[in-house]
Amino acid sequence: MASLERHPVPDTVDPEAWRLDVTGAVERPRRFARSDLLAMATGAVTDDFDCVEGWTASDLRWEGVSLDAVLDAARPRDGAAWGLVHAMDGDYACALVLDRLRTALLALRLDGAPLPVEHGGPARLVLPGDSDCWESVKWVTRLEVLDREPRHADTAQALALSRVDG
Ligand SMILES: Nc1nc2c(c(=O)[nH]1)N[C@H]1C(S)=C(S)[C@@H](COP(=O)(O)O)O[C@H]1N2
Ligand SMILES: [Mo]
Repeated sequence: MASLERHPVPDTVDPEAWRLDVTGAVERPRRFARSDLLAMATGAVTDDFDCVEGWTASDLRWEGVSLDAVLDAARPRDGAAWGLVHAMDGDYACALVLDRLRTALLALRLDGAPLPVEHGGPARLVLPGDSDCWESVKWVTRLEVLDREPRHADTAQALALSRVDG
């Protein structure tokens, strides 16, 4: 964990007040507290994390709740095939096909401890296998289910890369 780079934490992040909202094309919009999620089916994954900037953090152990369970609880409508994962740092949002999002973990813990806010706590998206570093959304706060690809709202790559030199 110490080898993950530290990016500045946005001051909008308040772990105490944190909730996860599931909105959009769902039968049952949901709002979860951290404790609600911890009580759901848990998942874990150990993986390296590679950033396009050229650094790697090895052997990170993420624990949390599977997005599959979170989505099932909200019951996406027929034909809803996309998810837009919103973060707490302004307009940062990443679009993912719902089937891929279902394979992801919403990480609440890292290496045996609550996920530090420096690394996206209270909750961060962790995708299995090949993925782009900007898809690992830190400070996840809302999961918007959509029936079409949200092209212009997907700001993750552009914002992440604009912060590289900052
Ligand atoms: N909300 C949010 N998530 C984000 C980013 C960001 O700027 N905001 N940067 C992404 C990029 S490019 C990388 S490499 C990792 C960095 O994670 P770290 O700060 O834990 O090292 O977070 C990703 N997730
Ligand atoms: Mo990155």
